[in-house]
Amino acid sequence: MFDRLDDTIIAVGTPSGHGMRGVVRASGSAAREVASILFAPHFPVDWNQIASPIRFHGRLRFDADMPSLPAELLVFPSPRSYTREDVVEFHTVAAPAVLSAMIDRTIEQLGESGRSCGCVRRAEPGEFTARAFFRGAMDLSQVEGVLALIRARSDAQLRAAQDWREGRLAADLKNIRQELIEMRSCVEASLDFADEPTNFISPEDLHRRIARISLQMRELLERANDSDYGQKLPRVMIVGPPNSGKSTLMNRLSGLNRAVCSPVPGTTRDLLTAVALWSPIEVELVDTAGVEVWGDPGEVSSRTFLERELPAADLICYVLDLQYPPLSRQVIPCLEPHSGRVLYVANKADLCPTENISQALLEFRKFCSASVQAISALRGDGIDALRRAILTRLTTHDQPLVEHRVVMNARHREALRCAVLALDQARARLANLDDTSCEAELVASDLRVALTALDELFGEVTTEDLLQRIFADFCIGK
Ligand SMILES: Nc1nc2c(ncn2[C@@H]2O[C@H](COP(=O)(O)OP(=O)(O)OP(=O)(O)O)[C@@H](O)[C@H]2O)c(=O)[nH]1
Ligand SMILES: [Mg+2]
Repeated sequence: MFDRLDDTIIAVGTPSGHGMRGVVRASGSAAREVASILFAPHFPVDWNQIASPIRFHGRLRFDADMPSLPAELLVFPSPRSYTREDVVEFHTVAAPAVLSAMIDRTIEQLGESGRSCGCVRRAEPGEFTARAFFRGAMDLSQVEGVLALIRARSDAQLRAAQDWREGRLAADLKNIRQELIEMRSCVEASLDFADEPTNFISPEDLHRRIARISLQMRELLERANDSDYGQKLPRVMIVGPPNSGKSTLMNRLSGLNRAVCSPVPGTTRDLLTAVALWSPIEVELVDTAGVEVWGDPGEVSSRTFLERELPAADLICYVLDLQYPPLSRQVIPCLEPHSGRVLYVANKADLCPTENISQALLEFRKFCSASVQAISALRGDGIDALRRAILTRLTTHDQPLVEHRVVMNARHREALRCAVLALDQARARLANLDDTSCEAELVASDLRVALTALDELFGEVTTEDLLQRIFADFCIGK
């Protein structure tokens, strides 16, 4: 895809399946031709005269065997588009058959067999964003921001990806890069004019400036969140005695009928997961096998297993059974080291008179010094409040990402580390020197290494392999 930039590319820009709105997008020099083939506006339009972004209402042009559906067409003339090329976007009903027929019809008329160069072909994954990169609309770290945006699964990830896409990392490093360029020029000048009495920059001055920017880079590295942060969904483990209603609760919270529930204790034998699509974050719920609270020797293995799994939980939802008071006797000792991450619920409230519930909750608070919420997983009582409580506990953990607002992936870190190492080397050379020109050649080379590392970060210097790796993770249509 990197060597066929003259082609016009076309793809469906919305997820596959039926829905309210489907988008087909084309980018390249033949985009206006694509518009004229697929779209009949309500009023005549001279496609070549469009000079600024504009929206048209009309109908899709199809052969007699396809219905003529209403559609909107958005035209973004070069360079005022995502890719900086001419871009056209058709918005119509999200019927997969219609969207793919639009693409087939275009390729039939403007595809490779029809013309020798500048043909229209299907876009490869990430190719629209690749065009934006090659046409200078974004740097490589912003490209990765687009990818992070597509993959974001929580508000915090979305905000971080947005900062990234808008080039926040680039902004933080822009001044550093500029200063490196200036310093390199001074050092190279002292090299070129070594015989002159002029001292372009003193070793102390250079040492001080390098130390300052190296410190700034280190701080940035420390401040940055990993881009993998939050890719893993927060994990809520549902734990408790056998038959207390853990599987029923997991089904209720996820809205899925994933776990088998039955009155026979010991129904769940393994870990079972389901993703709850909540807002502002998605959560991974994990149903577990019941642990025998009164120490049945046969259940030792399930406790050992649980002890091993509990540290991986972001939150433990411990389900007590209101039918068997006192509730405090249902708590297992291996919860103790995780007490800060436990949320207690007392289930089967529908089976107990209100005064018994109050009594049981009071007793629990007294003996366990922890609060507990009464719920009925079967009937749904108290479930909204429980969902809110879970989200509150989890989103408090999510906070640091919002505060730091700098996100890096492994490639960014590697580039920055490489730059910092090169600067440290330069500083070591400069220590105890009277004249910059003595070591100028080597210092200039260190500064060049640091600069190349930063340029690689933004894609000023790239290899085909690196680009293939980044764009391979994209979906088609983006
Ligand atoms: N009345 C009532 N019954 C419930 C409630 N929650 C669960 N049950 C019932 O209790 C029984 C056990 O429920 P499960 O969800 O299978 O319990 P579990 O904790 O997953 O059980 P194990 O997997 O065996 O440890 C089933 O018959 C459920 O219908 C509830 O809130 N009220
Ligand atoms: Mg179960």
